[in-house]
Amino acid sequence: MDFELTKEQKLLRKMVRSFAENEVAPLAEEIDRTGRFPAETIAKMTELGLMGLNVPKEYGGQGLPDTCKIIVVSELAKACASTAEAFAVQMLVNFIIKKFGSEEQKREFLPRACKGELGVFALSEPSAGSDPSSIRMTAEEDGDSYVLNGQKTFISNLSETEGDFIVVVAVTDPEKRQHGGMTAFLIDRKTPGVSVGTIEDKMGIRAACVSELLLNDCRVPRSCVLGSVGEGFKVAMGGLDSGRVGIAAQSCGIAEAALKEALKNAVTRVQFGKRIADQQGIQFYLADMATRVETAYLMTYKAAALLSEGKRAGKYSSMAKYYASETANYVAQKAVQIYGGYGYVRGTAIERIFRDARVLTLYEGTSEIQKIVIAREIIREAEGGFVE
Ligand code: COS
Repeated sequence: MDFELTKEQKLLRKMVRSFAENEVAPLAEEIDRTGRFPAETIAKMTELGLMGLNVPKEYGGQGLPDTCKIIVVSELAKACASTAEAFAVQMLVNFIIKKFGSEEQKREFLPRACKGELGVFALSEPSAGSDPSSIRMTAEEDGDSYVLNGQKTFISNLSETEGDFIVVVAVTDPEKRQHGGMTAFLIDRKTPGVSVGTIEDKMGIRAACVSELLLNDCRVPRSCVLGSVGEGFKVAMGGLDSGRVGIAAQSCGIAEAALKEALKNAVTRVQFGKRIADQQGIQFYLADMATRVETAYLMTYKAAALLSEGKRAGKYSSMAKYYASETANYVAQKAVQIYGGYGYVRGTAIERIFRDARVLTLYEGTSEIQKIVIAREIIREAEGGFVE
């Protein structure tokens, strides 16, 4: 067992930390206020090779494992949660194409991802959020094509100007209903019939674009099927096993940023003749916050290490996502408490962090969904004998 990052991972962290502090953090307040997507930051991240971080070298990427994704997402999230979100979604889409894509799809889309084109993952619908088995978008077979119709909602990395290729899950066999009747597709944004509906005006991660995706008689060739026909649910769930570790990492970064803000205030603010950092009540808060941040990182790295080794990681991925996202909310809430009224004022970093943290227990599966995944897994293990 080794709790140290490797020399290469430390170098990656040093590079991304410096980038995040110098290029990402200075924009965070403005893009939160205006809701502007930081396209210029994505362009710089492309130059640094980050957008293809988890893409194999043969397709133009860095070929780095999930553990490295944790480093990048968490460092970005310390500076700006919205930028970290855009990057985490890119890693999710890259992962899905890498794992389930045909050779032809990998050759077309992975080099595009490395060049900074944005990937989009479209699963949720207005009446299918926690329960994706009830999606209604259809993909009807017609000769050598499929024709897709329907609406997806809360889709990240998508707006009028952003989003270049889309992983979308639709019903191909309504008779089978639910899991076995769903298929994933990988389609180009420019395909006729693809459009964007409402662009959401959100409480937090305001600079990350989140929109409705509308598909209207969108005809795509059979070669756009991602994975096998009827396996769409498994493609989505398999992708989320990795995606949830990304959100765990985003949560760790946000929690760490909140703790840093709280400490900054605690060591400078004087009340009752001494720094509030010297008041025991505040110290207890700070100790709890720091302990939870540390635990969240450990859980996230463990899940990422299992994924990197190609091991079954769903349970650990859900545990990390559940714990880290709840931790980010706990730490942000306590940080505002330590700040007092000053932390409630628009434009302060901690007020933004508090709003950004709120989505973490919702997207890529709510905390309740993570608990369902964890419980089912441990019960299955108990029934079949515990697995080491
Ligand atoms: N990887 C691969 N296959 C998986 C899987 C995973 N992580 N999870 C489930 N499956 C498979 C199951 O093995 C099962 O296969 P068989 O039919 O061959 O036995 C099939 O998928 C159905 O699984 P299950 O019965 O567990 O599905 P449920 O409908 O009960 O749903 C949960 C399971 C709740 C875990 C799932 O619906 C879920 O994750 N919901 C949240 C979705 C989400 O995160 N939405 C946010 C979208 S992104 S912002």
